[in-house]
Parts: sequence; C-alpha cells; structure tokens
Amino acid sequence: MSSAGAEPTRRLFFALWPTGAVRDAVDHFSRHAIRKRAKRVPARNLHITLAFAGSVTAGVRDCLESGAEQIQAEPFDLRIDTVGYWPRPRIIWAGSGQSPRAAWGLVKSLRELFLVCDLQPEARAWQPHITLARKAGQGLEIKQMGPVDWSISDFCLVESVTEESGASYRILRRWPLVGQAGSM
Ligand code: 2AM
Repeated sequence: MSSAGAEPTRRLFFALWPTGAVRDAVDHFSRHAIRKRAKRVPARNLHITLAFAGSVTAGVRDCLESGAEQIQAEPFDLRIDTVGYWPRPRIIWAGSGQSPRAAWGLVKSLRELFLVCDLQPEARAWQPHITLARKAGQGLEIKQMGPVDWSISDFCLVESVTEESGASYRILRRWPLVGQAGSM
C-alpha cells in the first residue's frame, strides 16, 4: 500500500511496438534459437524501448502525452537482422545492423521531452534492441537471424505492470510518425 499522501505513480516508457507479422517472425526466431534455460520474452511483450521514463505521476504522464503529440518524425524501416548477448544484464537481444536517422531523431526528441517534463533522460547512447530473453547464458544456437523487415509508422506510450508471472505491458497511446525530412 502507498503511504498516505504519496502520489500514485505508473511505470511508463515510449516504445516501438511490432506489427503482428513482425512479432510472429521475431518470436519464431526466438523459439528456435534460444535454449530453454533462458527466460524467453513472450511474443506479446516484444518491443523496442525508445525512452524509459520509470515511475511517474499523473502530471508527468500528462506532460509526456502532450509533448509526444508535438513530435514530428518521419516513418522509417528497420531491418531486424542481428542477434547479440549482453552479459551484464544477461539478455539476448535482436536488433538492426543499421538504424535509420529518423529513429535517432525520434529518440532525441523524446529525450528532449523528458527534460521538459522534469525527467532525467538516459545518459548512455540509445541501443535499439528487442529483448528476446532474460537471465540468459550464452544461449544462442543460431547467430544469424532473419532478416525481418519492419515498417514503423507510429510510436507508443506503454505502461509496465509487474505481475507474479513477470512484466505485462499495456499500450496507453499511439502517435503516428508523419514528419517531414529534417523537421524536429
Ligand atoms: P530491456 O528490454 O533492455 O530490459 C520495459 O521495462 C522496457 O524498458 C524494457 O524494454 C527495458 O529494457 C526497458 N528498461 C527497463 N528499465 C530501464 C532503465 N532503467 N533504463 C532504460 N531502459 C529500461
């Protein structure tokens, strides 16, 4: 229970959410490539985090939503063709050998929005990835993947809820990518 007077918060992040076909293709790869000992991320949870806000109040959420509405970024294509393992968080991930400028522009805009909303943006460079499995050893049996081509035409604000069975994600809002080249 929250202490008296403490404002309720929700754990939020901006993300790219795959279409059904992309999700299924990535999940198919994950099922075949990852050993059972790793904790595979279920298909419904596969995504790329753009900017992680953490636990925020309703006021901050409002700020994020109204700011996100103003963001102009072009739609872009992402080719998921790379698989890797990060020993520190012990995750197996899928990503793209080449991420387009528009994707970086979108992340930059979201990081600027975080400052406007009194949130601290991530200090590290963005590392676009889909987490395929957690608590993983070097579990990859196939080093190459796909490629899976993903046409990205929107971005989402997502709530993360921790349940006994693990994290569950709920898309709260989506915004279309409609900007012109060079616009912010
Ligand atoms: P991960 O997949 O690399 O673990 C929801 O938790 C999403 O936000 C996940 O994609 C997770 O990345 C990312 N995330 C969780 N905690 C984070 C943090 N402190 N900084 C950046 N991203 C985080």
